[in-house]
Amino acid sequence: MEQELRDMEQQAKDKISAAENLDQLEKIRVEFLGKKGNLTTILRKMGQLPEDERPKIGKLANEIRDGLESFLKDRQEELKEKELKEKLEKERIDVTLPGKKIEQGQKHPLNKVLDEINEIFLGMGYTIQDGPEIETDYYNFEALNIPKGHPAREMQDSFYFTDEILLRTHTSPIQARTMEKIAPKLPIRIICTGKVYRKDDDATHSPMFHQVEGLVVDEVITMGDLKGTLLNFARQMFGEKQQIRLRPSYFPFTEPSAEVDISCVICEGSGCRICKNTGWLEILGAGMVHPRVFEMSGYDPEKVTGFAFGMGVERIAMLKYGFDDMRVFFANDKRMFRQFI
Ligand code: 2NL
Repeated sequence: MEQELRDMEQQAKDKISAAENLDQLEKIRVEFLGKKGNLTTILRKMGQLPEDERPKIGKLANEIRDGLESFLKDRQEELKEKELKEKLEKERIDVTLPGKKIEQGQKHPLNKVLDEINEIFLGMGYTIQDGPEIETDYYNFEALNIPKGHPAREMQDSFYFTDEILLRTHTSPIQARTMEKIAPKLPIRIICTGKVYRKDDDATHSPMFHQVEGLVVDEVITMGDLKGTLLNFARQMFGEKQQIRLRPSYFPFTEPSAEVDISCVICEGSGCRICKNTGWLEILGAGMVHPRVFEMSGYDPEKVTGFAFGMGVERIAMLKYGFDDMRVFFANDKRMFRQFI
């Protein structure tokens, strides 16, 4: 029996040494040391031995089991390491590969300019208003002293849904609505921004563009207030050295009206291609609110005065960033915008 145990031990050791992976090793463990394994089978036969030999054999069996268990454990460690090594070999990761780049987005340049304009007027005590992009004929035209038959109402200039409903052609209806709501209370100091729509489409006109309009109404507002306000705006927006210039003009909703120029942002007034050698760039229109507009919105034109102005955000942004094609703003090419972070 002793020989049988020793043979079994040798056989187990040979098999353990030859095992190629952890699965095989586990099968070998069950074969020799499991409940129904070889060792148990041999020990079952202990009963046949003379009583005085049993302790010796029992002791030997225990030693063999302990020995095989530790032998098995060592082999298990070896195989584990071998399998890990193989796995690493197969799944080698190239840590020198560049990582996946997460692209950073940014604000659209038009929104940046809009924010800047809003910020400047907020600093002068204005509040920001908005209103519907789909407007009625009344607020888009009538309330602004643009009566039926006026050229601005031509079908080819505006997008109509019906005879009475259209996409707003300017942000002025926001101001008309605000005045109607607040009148006869004073003062009003608002800035209105948003998308406007006209049937135009070329390098300097887009069918959708953005406007900023301002309106101030109080008891005694003068053209001097208008000029001071716009000079302050021009200097904050384009630089401390800015000058502005007002030229007489016409708008149906203001009287008198003016076109407002700033000194050329490129040549600072000495004359260049951008300003067509005049030294000036036209950036906005303005004037004193027309008495008819006050009347229609519920103010007494004998008692209140006010100024208003309007500008195209795309035009300001083009001057600020030196674009000569407005379509860049709507092409959504991130590479173009990235240059203006
Ligand atoms: C321009 C000129 C202007 C106004 C807009 C306005 C609004 C009301 C009353 C009076 Cl409710 N005026 N807005 C006044 C003058 C000029 O815009 O060239 N815009 C791009």
